[in-house]
Amino acid sequence: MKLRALFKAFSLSVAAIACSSAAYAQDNNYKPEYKLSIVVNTQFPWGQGAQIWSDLVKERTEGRINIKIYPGTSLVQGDQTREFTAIRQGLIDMAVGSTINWSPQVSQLNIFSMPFLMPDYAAVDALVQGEVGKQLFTLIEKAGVVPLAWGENGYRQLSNSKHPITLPNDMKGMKLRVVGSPLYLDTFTALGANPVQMSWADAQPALASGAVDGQENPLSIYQGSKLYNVGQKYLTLWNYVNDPLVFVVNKNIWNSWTEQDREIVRQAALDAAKQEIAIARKGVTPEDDSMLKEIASHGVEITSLTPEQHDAFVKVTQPVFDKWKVRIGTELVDQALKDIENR
Ligand code: X2X
Repeated sequence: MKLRALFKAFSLSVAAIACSSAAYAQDNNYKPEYKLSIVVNTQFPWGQGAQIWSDLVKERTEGRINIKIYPGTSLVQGDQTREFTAIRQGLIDMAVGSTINWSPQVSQLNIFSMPFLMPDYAAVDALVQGEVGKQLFTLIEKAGVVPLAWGENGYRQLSNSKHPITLPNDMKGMKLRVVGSPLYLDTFTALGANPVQMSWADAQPALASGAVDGQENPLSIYQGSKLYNVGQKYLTLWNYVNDPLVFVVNKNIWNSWTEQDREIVRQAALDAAKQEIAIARKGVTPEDDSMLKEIASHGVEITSLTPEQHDAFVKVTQPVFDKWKVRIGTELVDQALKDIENR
């Protein structure tokens, strides 16, 4: 009897908490749905990260915060370099976005696009999880967007429809699609190529029609978009840059949530980002090269660089590195170099 009464009291109080949190959410003008922007869809590691985040938030807030994912940067008509501004303005509530796409607005995010800065995953981790990552979060926050966690798109590799690329000279006159800030134009111009800036939405038809000869993207995007089917038969693994992703929320939306819900959303972002990074790194390492094997099975010629070939690319892009070091901030770049050395 006593036990039953206790149980009843317990269930009543659980119901009361559930009701009061729903009522609280309503009082605080929670939206029925929050719009989350990503560039690719949920079949890609990037989109899976967004999906995991959304699911965790829904579950842990007991439905107080519902997120709807908008792939293809559709909230800005596919114009991914306008995504950050749209988040700041409240056109987009949340996003998992690439540092490349946001670098036109937060110029220090260009640091991850400095050619050959990060030689391995440990270097990437040392930057995002260290002092550099902290300073970049402060800058994003200052720009009016709340950053919560670092994810990863991945090391960007070079593909083309013409011939294998083993040295900068092989890129001469090649029309290559790039996105982001002018840093990409500088890098590919230094390499002798002819870079063309366009969104990912425009890039895929341009590759299919042969309007451009090649592109650079992580292998997960190359494979997930089946670029081997649009003539991209030559792939060079050069690990020249890696673009991290950032899990963010618009500032006004963030401030409209209760402190408890903010903590839930933050922790869910950290948990989802950790899982996303693991997914993004699957199949592309010497220990597990399953994705490379899958790509090769489509008749793709995959080129890995010898140390001498690698050095040739580094040498040609060194002036771009030096120019952008000043633009991004000498102190921040020196901090990055120090953290990479001590990784
Ligand atoms: O447009 C690209 O290349 C992509 C999908 O990788 C980014 O959004 C940075």
